[in-house]
Amino acid sequence: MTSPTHTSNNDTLFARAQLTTPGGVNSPVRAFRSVGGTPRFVSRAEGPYFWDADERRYIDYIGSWGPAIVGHAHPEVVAAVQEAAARGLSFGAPTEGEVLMAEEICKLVPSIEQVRLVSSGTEAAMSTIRLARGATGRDAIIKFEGCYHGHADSLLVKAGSGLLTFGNPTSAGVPEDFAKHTLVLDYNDAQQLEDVFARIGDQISCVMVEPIAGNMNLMRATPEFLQTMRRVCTQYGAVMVFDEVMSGFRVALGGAQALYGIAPDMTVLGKVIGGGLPVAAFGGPAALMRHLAPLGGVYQAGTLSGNPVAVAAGMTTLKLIQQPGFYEHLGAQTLKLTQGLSTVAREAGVTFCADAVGGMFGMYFAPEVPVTYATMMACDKTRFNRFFHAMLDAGVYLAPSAFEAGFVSAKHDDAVIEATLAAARIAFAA
Ligand code: HOZ
Repeated sequence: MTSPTHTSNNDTLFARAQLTTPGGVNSPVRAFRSVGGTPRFVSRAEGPYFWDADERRYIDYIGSWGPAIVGHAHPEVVAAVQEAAARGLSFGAPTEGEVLMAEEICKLVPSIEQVRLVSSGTEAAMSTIRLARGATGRDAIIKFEGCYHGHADSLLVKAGSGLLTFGNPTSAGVPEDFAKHTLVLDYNDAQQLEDVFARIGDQISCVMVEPIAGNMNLMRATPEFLQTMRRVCTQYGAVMVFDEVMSGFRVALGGAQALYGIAPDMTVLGKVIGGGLPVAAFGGPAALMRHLAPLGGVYQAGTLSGNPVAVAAGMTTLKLIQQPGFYEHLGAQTLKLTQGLSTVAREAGVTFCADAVGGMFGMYFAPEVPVTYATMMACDKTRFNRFFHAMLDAGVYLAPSAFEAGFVSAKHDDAVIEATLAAARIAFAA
């Protein structure tokens, strides 16, 4: 399906991009392949909006896939970046900003005693796996079908996100020798997890999970599933890893672990902590983190790790989200959106439901909110694509894939939500 919207500058840019960049994009989901049509090339963004290459304004519900929690181009974040940039872009030597950021993360996420800053969620998840393997001396890892932890080899097995969008859950180019150490289990199946641990628990280095999955659309883990995971990991000496790249500082100030009241051993962070610039992190107990070089034998490094400009954007964002009432407002606006969408769909006679946690939401063309990978896959993707394009035509930008979560910022005020629902009245009827 293609959008009828006139998009001359977007079309021109996309045609040019495809000559020099594979698929015309630097990250696959951006290419609109699963929804069809021409990607919007963003020229600028402010608050809840971005403008495309045709100067058309959209209400943005991806917010850079999560980081833009305080709204695009927040004046304080921009000022902090400008100030930091004026002092120098990158030193490859430690800075005070990194100390402050580590202290802040450890304060906000109590399960983290020590943290290492890196530049992307992929790097953070990959390094966490290496650390878990190095610390336990075991090779096997457990992940869950539909959970995406970035594009490191061991983790690209039955992963969600872009791989799901393109219908090929495991990437080509991942050697069988690597993939064989990755056991893929069913999300939210506590019994299966328990059974596997009973059989080979002493070979498992770590279990990595998105406690609130955002890469097979939004899916909440059941408390029982995470409690079982905590119990078997402790019993068998495996490292329990929460990938909170999406949910961290997004579903609550303390992340999903605060909502569930479950402390993982290791946490992987990204997105919000960079405020739109490349900062990610992984952290946990000092006893585990001491295995990292220069203290221990697990090597991990990066020229741009803890980059001063990126850290300035992240620290300012972390300050803004701690303002009184921030999460109450964010959660209320997200709920207004999802409840409003459900009402509009019901009035239009469309089978649809939605879920929201903090500033993150999922939309499902299904009778009930899915709690398993199989039920998520059964959602009506064709209907989503039609809705996506009708919303786009009406000036609302949703994730261009039925398998991605949506994100609301603190700048999505009542007028923005109302405008979205007005667009949805047209889109559900399309
Ligand atoms: N699949 C990524 C989000 N889950 C997309 C990132 C991007 O394209 O920027």
